[in-house]
Amino acid sequence: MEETGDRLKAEVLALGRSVGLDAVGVTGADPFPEVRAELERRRAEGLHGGMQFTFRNPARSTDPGRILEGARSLVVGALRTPAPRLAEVGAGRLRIAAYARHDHYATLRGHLERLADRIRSDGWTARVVADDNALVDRAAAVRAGIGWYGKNANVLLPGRGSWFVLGAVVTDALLPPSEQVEEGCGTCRRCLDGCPTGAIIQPGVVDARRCLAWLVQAPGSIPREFRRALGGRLYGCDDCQEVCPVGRSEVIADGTEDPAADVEAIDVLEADDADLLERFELGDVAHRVTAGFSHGMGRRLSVVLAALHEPEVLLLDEPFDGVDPLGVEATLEVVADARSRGAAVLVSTHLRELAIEACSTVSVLRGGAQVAEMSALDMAGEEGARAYRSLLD
Ligand code: B12
Ligand code: SF4
Ligand code: SF4
Repeated sequence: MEETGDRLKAEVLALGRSVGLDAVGVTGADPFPEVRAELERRRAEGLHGGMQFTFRNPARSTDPGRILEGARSLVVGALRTPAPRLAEVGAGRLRIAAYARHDHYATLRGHLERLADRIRSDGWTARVVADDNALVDRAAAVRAGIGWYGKNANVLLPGRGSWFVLGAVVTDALLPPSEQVEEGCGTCRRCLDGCPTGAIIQPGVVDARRCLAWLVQAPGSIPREFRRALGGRLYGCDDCQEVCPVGRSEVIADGTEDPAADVEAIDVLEADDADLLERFELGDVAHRVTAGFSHGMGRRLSVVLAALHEPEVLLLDEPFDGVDPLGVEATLEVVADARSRGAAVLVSTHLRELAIEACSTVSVLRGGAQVAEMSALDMAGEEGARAYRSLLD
């Protein structure tokens, strides 16, 4: 039996590499009690920032036996997500993190299914899980000798770094475990210092409430204190991997262009919401970047983009149209921010109350010509409304 396990393991590992996996390893299917305790601790301390994923049911996510009855082994695979060191995202463009530029998970699952088929052909049962909340993928990868836990919480493959997605085949076949690899961060702490929001609060511990990779997915608006750090990110954040020295020899030269890495903001702006989500396969994610609403997303995004580049003159054409109350509030914040930086803000709108709130001076146009200019406060209240109407009559 042991011999059969050795042979099957050797075949599965060789098959994994031949189908295109970058690393494959094996571990037992026993639970991960220390990870369960860590998930529960982080949830109790609020570090999960409301995330569900593996935090929803830690007992289940840390016990492979709940995925497959009688599970005895995990075959873990890693697939590289190419990540050239890119030039800064340019004006008018938005960036997508390396792992989300293509559907790497579909490719990974396809490769793992080939391994599962091989195991099944010997009469065993096998199930593939990758980025599924049923299993803590990083913990499985570390125990299967794929890599070590970096201080940025990612699993790093020796000499190759962390630009990999992870998944596993859970099986009732008994396969001998692979050897674990040694921790390799040493005294380095570049990721801790390089995180733009200070989200890595201790080596290996990410506070999701500060992590941009979570904030772009989280419901509601992006907290004001992190909006500047968000920069031109549309989805995901790669900074704590970008600064990591391990495996950097694998990347293409500095300042490379990658057409899949950025989207033209104008394409985003011109699309309607449904079109946008379909074209960029962003599911329900993109609208959250634009402060938590889908209605009027393009309009809202144009405000965010305009503000991002901190212009001296910010011109907003009807920024409140088709935007819900949350969007109005966020737009007013952007305007207030720009004004406090000393920028001149010009808002064209027919919504009198909002014009008063956003600006200090109101100019009333009629038939394309200016008919009055006055302090915004003079336009307020009943009297202001009357004055406004009389100018238009
Ligand atoms: C929730 C989640 C997130 C959350 C929270 C991440 C986090 N660090 O907790 C958010 C949305 C922020 C996120 C972001 C990202 N994620 Co994510 N995410 C997950 C998910 C669904 C669950 C992870 C989980 O259970 N975390 C809970 C904590 C308790 O586990 P942990 O992070 O592994 O923490 C361990 C370490 O802290 C370690 N530890 C404890 N003490 C110490 C002390 C030291 C010194 C050290 C070194 C370690 C250490 O023990 C902990 C428990 O095992 C998995 C998919 C899955 N089903 O597993 C993907 C997954 C972890 N994510 C992945 C990726 C690619 C990312 C991003 C790189 C994407 C991006 N570019 O935006 C970022 C990286 C951010 C980061 N620095 O972690 C990959 C990881 C690839 C890899 N090579 O590690 C996974 C495995 C998805 C996949 N199947 O490929 N993610
Ligand atoms: S993904 Fe970005 S925000 Fe999150 S820990 Fe890494 S560098 Fe910090
Ligand atoms: S940047 Fe340094 S400390 Fe952080 S994961 Fe990479 S090697 Fe480890």
